[in-house]
Formats: sequence, C-alpha cells, structure tokens
Amino acid sequence: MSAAPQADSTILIIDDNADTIRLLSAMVRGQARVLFATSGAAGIDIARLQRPQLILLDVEMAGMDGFAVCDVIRSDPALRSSAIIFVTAQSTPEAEIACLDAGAVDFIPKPLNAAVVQARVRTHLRLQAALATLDGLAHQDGMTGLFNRRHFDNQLATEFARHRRHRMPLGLALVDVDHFKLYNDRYGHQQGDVCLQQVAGAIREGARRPGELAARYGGEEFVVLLPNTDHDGLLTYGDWLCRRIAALNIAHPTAPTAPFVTASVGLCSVLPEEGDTAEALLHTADMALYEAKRAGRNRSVV
Ligand code: GH3
Ligand code: MG
Ligand code: MG
Ligand code: MG
Ligand code: MG
Repeated sequence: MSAAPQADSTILIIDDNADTIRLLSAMVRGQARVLFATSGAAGIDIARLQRPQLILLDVEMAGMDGFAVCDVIRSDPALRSSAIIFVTAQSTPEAEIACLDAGAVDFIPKPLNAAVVQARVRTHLRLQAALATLDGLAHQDGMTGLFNRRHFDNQLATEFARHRRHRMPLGLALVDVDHFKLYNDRYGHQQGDVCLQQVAGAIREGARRPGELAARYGGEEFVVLLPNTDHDGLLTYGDWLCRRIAALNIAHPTAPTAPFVTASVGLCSVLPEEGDTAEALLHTADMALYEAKRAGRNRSVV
C-alpha cells in the first residue's frame, strides 16, 4: 500500500512542550496537514474548528491533562470522527490500557521514534479514510448524493425533540416527481435516474440554510426538513421549489401536466407540543402532497 501523504487529512498535535511539537511535526509533516496547540484548552478549540482526522495528544500537560482533553473531545458529538492517539513516556501496560479505555485509538511511546510514529499515523489515517467512506455510505443516497432515508429519520427525531424543547416551529416538505412512471416509459430507467439526479440538485440548492436537510425519501420522492419555518415560509419555499424544478426544463412530452418534468410538494409545519410525534408531521405533509396531486400537480400545498 502507498504511504503517500493524505493531502486532505489534518493532524492536530496537542503538547505543552514546544520541542516535542517541533519533533512530532517534522515526523508527520509528509503525511498530512499539521496543526498544533500548546495547551489542552487551545487544542479543544482548534479541534472544534478544524475537525482533524487525528489528534496526537500529550498525557502530562500543565493545566488540563491529556485525559481531561480526551474526555471533552470524546463527549462532543461534533468531534466523533477525530481519532485520538496518546503520546506519553509512561509506557507501563497499565498506562497503555488507561489510554485505550479513555477512548483513544492508539498509543505512541516516548522517546519518539520517527519510523514508529509515521507507521502509527499512516495506519490510523488509512482507517480514518475507510471510516469516512463507510460513514458516507451509511448516511447518503448513492444515486443523488442527498442524505438517505435512514439518516433523515434519525435527524427528524432529533430535530423534533429539539424544536419541542426550544418551542420553535419545524417545517417539512415532501416532494414527488409528477408522472415519473411515464418518464421512465418514454426514456428508460437510466435516463430516469439522470432526471432524479437533476431534481435532487435543485432540491439541494434550496436547502442550504443551517439546519435544513434534504434527503431521498424513496424512489422519486424527496423530503426536506425546514427548521424554524412558519406558514409563510413554507408557502414561499414550496412555490420556489416547484418553479425551480420546472425551470430545469427536462423534456417530458408524454406528461399530461406539462411538456417538461414537474413535481408536487406537500408542506406542513408544527410547533411541537408534548405528545406530538414526528410521524404525525410526516402524515400531514403526505396529505398535503396528496392534495397537490389531486389539484393538478406541479404545485405546492401547505
Ligand atoms: P404521480 O404524478 O402520481 O406521482 O405519478 P408517478 O408516475 O410519478 O407515480 P408512480 O408512483 O405511479 O410511479 C413512480 C415511478 O418512479 C415508478 C418507478 O419505477 C419510478 N422510480 C422509482 N425509483 C426510481 C429510480 O431510482 N430510478 C428510476 N429511473 N425510476 C424510479
Ligand atoms: Mg507534557
Ligand atoms: Mg411517488
Ligand atoms: Mg404515486
Ligand atoms: Mg410521482
């Protein structure tokens, strides 16, 4: 296997000794972009901003020691994908076990040996890349690049609970391509896939605000989570999305609605109360979608 540097990877070194930082940086510089911090607190701040793939963490530090830093990082969901390797002079079996039990993936002994450091880092960068690939497969829809149904269902549950706690309205849009069976019949399934990719692109474009999330719900149906969106916001969004999809101008000569691909959108929003469920929100959006279809398609209904 190649030992080429992972140009898109970042390693964060957290150590209170400038000489150790210099030494470690020189050893791993060829393998990734290298950042450093000279205290635990500063290291945590940098980790949150930069999301490094690997953190090389000194155990004995003035102030916050390595274990305390590890605790904070391991309990921050945003840093779930940063792996920690402890660097320490305490090379007893007990010390090594304590590092792994704290949630680190590995342990590098001091005094530092360049070849050992590089081999450990290389291995973990490779594992991190594989995990990132798996993470993508687990959460994304392969054909459109949007999030998949599983990820959406999880996020919906989380967001629903969060909006209930903060008393904020949560909006939802269900999008269904009109007369798509006829499109496949006319152009074939492969061209149908290309059409869905284009529609997905338009949906992604309309879901760029923080917290908005677009997913493929299944087949030719998509779903968009619209945090803090009230009734007027839904009207505007639904109208925009229908126009945007029509404006893709994908020829569909056999469709009774229009000679181009259109979609229908069902929207709703709730201020979740105790006892309300995310399923009810989906059901209401589904009824609005049904109404949009019934009323002639290529439209949105709130
Ligand atoms: P309506 O306007 O009522 O939604 O009509 P429709 O034809 O879009 O709805 P229907 O549910 O009858 O058909 C959906 C079609 O979508 C049938 C199915 O073959 C097609 N489809 C579902 N998933 C995919 C996919 O991944 N790729 C392609 N090419 N077609 C798909
Ligand atoms: Mg130290
Ligand atoms: Mg459908
Ligand atoms: Mg249908
Ligand atoms: Mg359809």
